[in-house]
Formats: sequence, C-alpha cells, structure tokens
Amino acid sequence: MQTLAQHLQQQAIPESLTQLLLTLADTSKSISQAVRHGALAGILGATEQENVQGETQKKLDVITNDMLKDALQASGHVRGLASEEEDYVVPVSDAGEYLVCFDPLDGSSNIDINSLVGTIFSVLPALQGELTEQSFLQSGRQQVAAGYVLYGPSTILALTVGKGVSFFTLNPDSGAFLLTQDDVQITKDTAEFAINMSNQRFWEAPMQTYIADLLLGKIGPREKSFNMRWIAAMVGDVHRVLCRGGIFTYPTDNKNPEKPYKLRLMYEANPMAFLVEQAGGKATTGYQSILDIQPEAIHQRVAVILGSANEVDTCLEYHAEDYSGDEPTL
Ligand code: AFP
Repeated sequence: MQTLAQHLQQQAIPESLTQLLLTLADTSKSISQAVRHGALAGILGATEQENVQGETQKKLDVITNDMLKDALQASGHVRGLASEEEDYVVPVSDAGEYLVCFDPLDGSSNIDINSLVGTIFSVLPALQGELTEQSFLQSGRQQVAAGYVLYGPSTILALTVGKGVSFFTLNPDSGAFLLTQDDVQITKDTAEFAINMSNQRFWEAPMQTYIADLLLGKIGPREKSFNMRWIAAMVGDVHRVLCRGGIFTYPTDNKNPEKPYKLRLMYEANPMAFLVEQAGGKATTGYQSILDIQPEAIHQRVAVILGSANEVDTCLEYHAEDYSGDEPTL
C-alpha cells in the first residue's frame, strides 16, 4: 500500500506543500494518541477558559491546539495560522508560503462520551506583505489543500490537493498513513439526511418545508423513505457523506438572532466544501456556493448544506421557491 508521503510525491504539488501536509499528518498521529488515552491521561473534561466565540474550551481543545501550533511553527513553511481556539491570527514565519486555518478538535462535546472527534484543516497561499487577519480572508476557491483526520475506531485522513479526494488509514503498528481509498466519489442520490432536528422550530421556511417533505417519506412528494443520522461532529457526518452519500446541513436558524449560523467558514465549511466538491458533491448556504463566499472575518459563521449533488440540488429548489431576499446578515 502507498504511504501518504509516496502519494504526495506523485501529485505534482510544491515540495513545501508536501512537507506541510506531512507535518499536519504527523501531528494528527500524536493527537490520535492523546484522544485514545482519554481518561488514562487525565485529559477529559473542561478548562475554565472560553474561546473567542464564548464556548468553554475542553482540555483536549487546548492540548490539540498547542500541538498543531507548535508543529506548524517548527515546520518552516507556514506564514501564519488561524484556529478555532485562537482569538486572533498567529504570525509564524516570514519565509512561510502558506496560511493554515484549523479546528484542532471538531466535535468537542463528543470527547467526554468517547464518541467521534476530528481535526479539520484548510491551507491557503500566503500573500505578499504584512500578515494581518485580512491576509486570511480569501475565498475557499483559493485553498491549495484541505482535509480532516477522523479519530474513530480507526484514524482516517481525508485529503484533497485539488485533484480528487483520498482516504489514508493510520496503521497503528507501523505509525504510517496508508492509502486505503483513492478517487472518493459521493453518490449523486441518497436517502439519508443529517440535521439537528431539535432546532426545527428555528429554521427558515425553505428548510422547514424541505425536511417536512423528507419526513413524509413514501406518502409525501419525494415518494421515498429517508433515514436520519446526527453525530454532532461535522467531521463524522461529512465522513459518512463521503463514504456512502447523504445530505448534511446546519442551516440558518433564529434561535439566537445575533448568531443565525453555527459552523465556521474558514476552518469548517470551506475545507469540507472543498473535499465535497472534489468528490463530486455540492456545498452551499442555500443561496450561494460555500467556496465562493468572500470571507469577512476569521471566525465568521455560515449556513451549510452539503453532500450528494442531486439531493443538494433538490434542497436548493426549495430555497429558490421561498427566497424572500432577506438572507440574515452575520
Ligand atoms: P464543537 O467542536 O465546538 O463542539 O462543535 C461541533 C460543531 O461545530 C460541528 O462539528 C457539529 O456539526 C455541530 O457543532 C453540532 O452542533 P449541535 O450541538 O447543534 O449538535
């Protein structure tokens, strides 16, 4: 089986990007170890700190953020980084060619219940000039690589460098990431959806109608039964979509009018949208392709609807019909 390093050598990408991706993969092996040790290492539970988004940080959020930060700072290829757990962008090295945005441990509410968590990352080119937050505000189409590492029964790296999507499984005996699936393709059709149904009363009209029609199954306009899954970690839900199709959404809601969206653009939606499009799927807010959004802030949130192309198109039809022109602002 091909190793990650061998696979990257064949991708015709700059050596600096290969080295950066190997650094991210190596760090994820250490994160995988830490996650596996769980209570044995005394790293479960929360800290007393909050991140910039007002969320209580788990001990593992802080530990994994530090691991990635240290590794990227030592890599020599990173100009700056942005993380869910950092209030501001972090300058790294003037010589670095890349900017890295990451969520060190997505799904952190799953940590204490021994359920799926993962690391999500997005790599952007570093532009000339002083490094500021503005340097990071490039649309998702500018990404040169993106991926996630899912810490599940096995540790899996899903990666794109803009030439399709590949899965690598961590061999726990040798410590190598080995290519276990190349050219991942999301099925065009699906009978599975993922949404946090407890927010139903807060959704916009198009999503209310779309999900209601799915729930009607064979007796409704869709004339087929749908199944539902919700992992509460985007990394797990998107992995399922890549493996067997599906539609995943965290839509606009009015639970808290100051926060109409949940998922973060730069280190959740954009890297996942890049992977999904590279695997033949679609990723949208309901009104715009995620990858076309011009970011306005590093911790910006967006509505996300992604997955099997035909099902996302169907969902978009509901949005087109009901569109009032009043898309909520940030
Ligand atoms: P955290 O990593 O901050 O716990 O959030 C995970 C997440 O952003 C995303 O991965 C999930 O899809 C979503 O939140 C789950 O949200 P609910 O709490 O509404 O289930």
